[in-house]
Amino acid sequence: MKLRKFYVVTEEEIKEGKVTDVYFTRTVKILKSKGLDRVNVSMEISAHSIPRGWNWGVLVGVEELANLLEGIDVDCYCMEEGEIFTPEIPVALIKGEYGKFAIYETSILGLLSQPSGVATTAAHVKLAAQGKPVVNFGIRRMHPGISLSIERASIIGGCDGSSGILLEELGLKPVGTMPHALILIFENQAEAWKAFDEVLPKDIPRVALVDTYWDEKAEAILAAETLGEKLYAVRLDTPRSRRGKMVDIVREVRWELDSRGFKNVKIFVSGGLDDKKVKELSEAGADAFGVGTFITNAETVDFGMDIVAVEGEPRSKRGKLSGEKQVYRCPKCFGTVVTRWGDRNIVCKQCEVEMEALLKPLVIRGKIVRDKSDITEVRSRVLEKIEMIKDREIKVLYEV
Ligand code: PCP
Repeated sequence: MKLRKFYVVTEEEIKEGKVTDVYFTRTVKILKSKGLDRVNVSMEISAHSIPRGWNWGVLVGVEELANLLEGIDVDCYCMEEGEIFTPEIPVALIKGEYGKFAIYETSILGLLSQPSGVATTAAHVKLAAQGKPVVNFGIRRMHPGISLSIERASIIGGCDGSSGILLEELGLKPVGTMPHALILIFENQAEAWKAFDEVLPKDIPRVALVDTYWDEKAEAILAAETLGEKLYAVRLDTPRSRRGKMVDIVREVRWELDSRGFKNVKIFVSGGLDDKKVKELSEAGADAFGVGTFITNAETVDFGMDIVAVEGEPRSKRGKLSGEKQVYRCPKCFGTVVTRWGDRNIVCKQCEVEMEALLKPLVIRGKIVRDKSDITEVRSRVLEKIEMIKDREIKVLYEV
C-alpha cells in the first residue's frame, strides 16, 4: 500500500487515470465486455451556473487539460486559457472512442472547475478594487498540494500578485508584507519596521503592519515618522474583534497621514475581505488589498461533461442540446452565438464584424497542437475582457 506523508496525488497517478470515480471504471468494464468501448462519442464540457450568481466566469485549467489528454487518442477543441464563459455554453469538445478517455472525466472536470472558480472570483474582486492592486494572501487556507494551481488561477483571474515563493517557478515574484510575528518577536513595532528596511533588498516595498498593539491611526503615524520617505504603505489587518467600520478606520488613517504630510503613504487592507468590502474600502480611500479565503476558497464552477453525439449522430440526455456545437463571439459587443459544429463565417448583427470561433484545436489524436500560454499575457487579456463586460449582460443566441 502506498505510504503518503501528505494526501496529495502524484502527476503520474493523474496521468494514469487514477483520480476517477469508480462508476467510470465499472462503465468501461461493462462496455468492454459488450464490445462497446470503441464507440466514438463527442462529449461537451459546459458550466451549469456561475458561482455567487455572477453572469460570467474565467476559464482556467486548459493547459493542464492538454497535458492530461496528451498521448490519449482523442481530439479536443477548447476555449483559450482565460476565456470568458457563461452558463450552458460549451467551453470544450472532446471526441474519440469512449473507452479511451472515460476514466479521465473526473480529472478533466476537476482541472477546470476549481481553478476557474478561483479565477472567476479573483476577477470579480479585481473589478471591485477599481483598478487598484489585489494580492492573493490565501494559500494558507487550502491544502498546500494545490497551492500553485490556486495561485496561478488567481493571477490569471486578475490578481496583481500572490504570496507563495513557488510562484518564481512561473516566472513571477511572490508578494508579501510582514506578519504580526515579526513585530511580536521584536516586541517593539518601530524596531521591527526598521529591521525590515535595514535587511531586505530595496526593491521590496516597505509596507508596515500597523495593527498589532495600538490603534491603527497611532501605529500608522508612528510608522510614517519611523521610516519617513522609505515607507511605501501601511497594512491594516485589524483583528475581527476590533473591526467596527473598516471604511471609517481607513478614512481616519488617510486623514491623519495626510494631515502630517504623508500623502504618499498608501493604505493596504487585508483580512476577511470579499468583493463587496473591497469596493467599499476602495471608495473610502484604501489603495491596495490582500484577499485570502474569499479567493482561494472560491466556489468551484459546476462544469459537466456530457455526450452530445454517438458515432457522429446527435444524442444527448434530457436538458442537454444534442450534437456538436461551436461558440462564436463578437470581439466588440461580446455577443455570443452557439451553433452546430462546422466552419462558418458569422457576422455580428449589431456590430457587423466577423465573430470569432472560440473552440479551437487543443489536442489532435493525442498530440498537443497549441502553444503554452504566458501567464502575464493571459492575465492582460482577461483584464481587458472583464473591463469590457463589467457593466453589460452577455447575450447568447442559439442558432442551428
Ligand atoms: C492573515 C494574513 C492574510 C490574511 C490573514 C488573509 O493575517 O495576513 O493577509 O485573510 P483572509 O483569509 O481573511 O482574507 P494573520 O492571520 O493576522 O497573519 P499574519 O500575522 O501572518 O499576517
